[in-house]
Amino acid sequence: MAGILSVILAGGAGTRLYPLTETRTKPAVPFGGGYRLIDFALNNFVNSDLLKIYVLTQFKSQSLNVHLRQAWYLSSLTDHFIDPIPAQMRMGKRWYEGTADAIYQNMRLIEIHDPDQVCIFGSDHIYKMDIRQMIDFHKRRSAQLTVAAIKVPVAEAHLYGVVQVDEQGRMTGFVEKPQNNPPTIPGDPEHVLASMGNYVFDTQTLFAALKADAKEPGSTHDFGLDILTKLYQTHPVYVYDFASNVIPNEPNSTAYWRDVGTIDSFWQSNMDLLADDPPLDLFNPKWPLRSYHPPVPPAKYLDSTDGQRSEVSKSMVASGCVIRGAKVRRCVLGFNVDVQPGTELTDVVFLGDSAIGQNCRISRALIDKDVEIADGVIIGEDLDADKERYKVSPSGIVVIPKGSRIGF
Ligand code: ADQ
Ligand code: ADP
Repeated sequence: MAGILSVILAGGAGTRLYPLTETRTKPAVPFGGGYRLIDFALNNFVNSDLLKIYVLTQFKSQSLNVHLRQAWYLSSLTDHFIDPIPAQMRMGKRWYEGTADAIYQNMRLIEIHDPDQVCIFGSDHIYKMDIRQMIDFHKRRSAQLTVAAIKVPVAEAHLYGVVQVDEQGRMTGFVEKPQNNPPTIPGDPEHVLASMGNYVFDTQTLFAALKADAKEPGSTHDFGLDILTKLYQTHPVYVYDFASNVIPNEPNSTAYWRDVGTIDSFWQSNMDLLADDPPLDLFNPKWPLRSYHPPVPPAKYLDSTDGQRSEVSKSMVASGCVIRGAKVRRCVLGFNVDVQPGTELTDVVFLGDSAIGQNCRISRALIDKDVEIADGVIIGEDLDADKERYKVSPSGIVVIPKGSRIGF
């Protein structure tokens, strides 16, 4: 699409996802066996034919940079690009203070392209969206800012910016992360309309709002808290209903949008992919989900030397995995996981590059990369014992941090 520049905010520290974010920024966290979180936002842009993209990084961005180079490098034969932008590029020695400050510090970079609209999207969510449809809506309404929104249960309102709209879709109210009494959808007291943190701005409106915010004493320079709460009162700000978005071949594509902000939601979203008819279709040839595939062979299921068969059911197993005479039920295995004979894995998410010894029993666990587990280790059966050694999430998922060696 001509006249559009896209900026993906990819600097999130992801503190609630700790320890997965101990060594990497949240958008770089591996997901679904063969992806990283940022791939979903990037695929939305690329599949929408929006190919001028800056990715703003900040914290712990090394593996994100490597991934962008390996998976998302665009040739210089066209004027298309997906470029990571390091922090502190433009305005002196200051880290980004908030999401609005991240864009403010890179205004000059945006100006060079002279875009009519700037798409500013997060990179922490699992969903599919044809962004062209949101931009068309923005133009049809002559909006100066359009915010994508989705219905969520009222109990989750405190996690999001909550919007109110009139019948034309114009924003009439906005509260960032309301701690109590969130404004519910008229006639539906069980739900609120949540901002997805995805914005289409007219460039001049964006620049004017950022410059005003930069001078505002006490501002936290956050889009939700400091820009949206004011802008809708003076400008035509519209709300794009995500439920109206249509992905080719997928009548139910808008049913799924997940903020995988916590260990529990991250583990559950991985598990969601294992359903016979998953809410997020990974197979749609009209909406390919690209990522990096390392140079490793297809997964292999072998028998043990004493004849035990491998049994793998309801699972996703990435390339480079070798399962020898082990039982794997309802698991997601990232690249290069080696599982030895007699081991039983149930409801486990592996991020990859790990080795599990013989006769282990592991259930309801999340195992980060580069983990080695010795023979006979049991995890997930006695949570009190597990809590003494590992982090256990509120719903009882045991988390094994990157690089752990267990039972040696
Ligand atoms: P939050 O969930 O608080 O609310 P936020 O921490 O602002 O989200 O992160 C938004 C995006 O910006 C993420 O992709 C994150 O990785 C990135 N980011 C965060 N800090 C950054 C920085 N300093 N530099 C670069 N990138 C950064 C927001 C909105 C809510 C909305 C939710 C939807 O404020 O109104 O409801 O997203 O999840
Ligand atoms: P991830 O766990 O995010 O998948 P990788 O282990 O694949 O990260 O590492 C990707 C890149 O990041 C490699 O170039 C690696 O050398 C680098 N890297 C990994 N951990 C660190 C770290 N703690 N500090 C600096 N660079 C790191």
